[in-house]
Amino acid sequence: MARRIGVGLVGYSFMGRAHSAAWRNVVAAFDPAVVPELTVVCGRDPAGVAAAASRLGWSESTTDWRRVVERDDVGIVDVCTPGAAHAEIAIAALRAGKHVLCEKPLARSLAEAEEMAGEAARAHDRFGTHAMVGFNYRRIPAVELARRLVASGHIGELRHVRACYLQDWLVDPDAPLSWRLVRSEAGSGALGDIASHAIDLLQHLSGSVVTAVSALTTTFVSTRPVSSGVAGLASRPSRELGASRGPVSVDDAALCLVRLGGAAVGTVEASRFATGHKNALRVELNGSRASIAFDLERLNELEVYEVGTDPTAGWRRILVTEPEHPYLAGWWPPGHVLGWEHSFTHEVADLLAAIGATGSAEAHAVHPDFADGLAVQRVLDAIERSALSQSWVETGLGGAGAHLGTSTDNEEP
Ligand code: SOE
Repeated sequence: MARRIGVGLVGYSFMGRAHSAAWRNVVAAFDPAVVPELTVVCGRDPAGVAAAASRLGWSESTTDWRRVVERDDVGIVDVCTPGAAHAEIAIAALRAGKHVLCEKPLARSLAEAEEMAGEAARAHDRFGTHAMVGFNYRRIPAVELARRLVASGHIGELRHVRACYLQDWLVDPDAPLSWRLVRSEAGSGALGDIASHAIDLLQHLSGSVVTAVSALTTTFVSTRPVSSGVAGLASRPSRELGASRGPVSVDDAALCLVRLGGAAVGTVEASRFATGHKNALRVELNGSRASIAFDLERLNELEVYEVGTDPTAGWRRILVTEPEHPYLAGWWPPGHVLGWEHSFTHEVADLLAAIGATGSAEAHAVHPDFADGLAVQRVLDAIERSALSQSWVETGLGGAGAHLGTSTDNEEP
């Protein structure tokens, strides 16, 4: 009989719902060696969290995250809170010997991320626990196929990486002030929230680290209506006369030139003001032999262009739904497409596989771990310093020729 492991989820709104679905569905598609039990969900509002527990499938609810961390029947603590609570909860869970899955960006600041990564390394040595960061887009099948193609040398020598994450939920100046717009809660704005995904993918897909950046950040709307309820991406604008407004203390957009290890160069762009773009994450890599392009709005597809002399050559669209493609074997017949939420199911499947293999001959790390989260945080920090000083800033990651040792495997596509 499969081993069982209790999961304690902290936070039950947008990300908490996405993670709940992943924990519920992972068994059906992946038959993991360790089976998760949805033991307890935690949130600040007693009625809200109790309702969430019954709607999302959790056995119990609590308003005290410390009760989650200290329970013997919880083996994994899943942190889906706003950024301000990541460090405290994750560190307490690691000290208690729990595996941790923490939403991205890992922390609000470089110092906080360093502390978390240090604690994760100590916990791994002491208890053998895993600490993973929720850069879920790595686990879209087309993205993983792209990574394998690059790692196998298919695109040749990498020259350009272009990563762009565009949203438009703040275009209206009366969109409410959510926690995502408050520096003490979120750390930064579009930068930490969505450029972090773009940077993680850029490093993950290229296999290189960002060594230096030249960046600008900007805030287009400096005050917004204070909301009485929980404000988020889907909140309605508030135009009540006389309603109080609070300061926006983070960036609305961040743009950046990057140098990678080796000769490659790239760009990162993130905005919450890209009118018409709802959740558009695009990454393109240009190599000496081929190019690869991914677009989240067509997430079952990967575009590939190969250099050649064939006059009919051009960009090819690969429908990434075959059972041989990454993560697809347990899902549906070819052509029966997956969606955004499946990336979270794949994320927890990989975490459970690593937990299941602990102590065996197949023992392996799971990425992105807190060290990978820290690597992204170094780039975010360098971007803020570059924007402030209006100059190129080194990230401190590697030197010329620096490469990441963070890929899952280097299987052939
Ligand atoms: C909000 O901008 C957000 O939900 C991010 O926080 C997520 O990480 C991203 O996947 C979608 O947009």
